[in-house]
Amino acid sequence: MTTFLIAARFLALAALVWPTIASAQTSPGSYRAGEILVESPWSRASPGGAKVASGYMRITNTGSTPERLLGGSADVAGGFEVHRSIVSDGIARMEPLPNGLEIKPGETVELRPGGSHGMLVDLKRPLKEGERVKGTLVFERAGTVDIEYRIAGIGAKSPPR
Ligand SMILES: [Cu+2]
Repeated sequence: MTTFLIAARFLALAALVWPTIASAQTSPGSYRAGEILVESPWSRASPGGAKVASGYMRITNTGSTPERLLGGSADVAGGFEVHRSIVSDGIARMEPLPNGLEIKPGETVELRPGGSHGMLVDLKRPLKEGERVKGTLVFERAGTVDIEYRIAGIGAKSPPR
């Protein structure tokens, strides 16, 4: 085999391996799709017959075009909504964001307790501390992203370590 052919085969192999290298650079618990980076999705153990659970995470738009979280899904839930938290008449409530959640170019949006969050609705079973739950997020531009939630204890204010 000529040197040229060997070089050509090496380049072809490098092209095959490159996407794997690129995704491996994302740290554990991080998910990348297009210009969107999703970090550390988590939720909380759900008490008794609770029918909903919140979905928390950090979402960064590394691109130059506005992006929007429109919805998603979770294996353990019948549906997924994008919510914001509001206080009206001194009472904390939450409501769906009709147009989804915007993430501006270069911005990191934190979905967190007391703020905007994902809502897993129609839970099919309780969530247990320490388990992992598969889900998806749907973005306007980046499309569907597979993620995995880590489940913290009941009432936790921050993700499990
Ligand atoms: Cu909610």
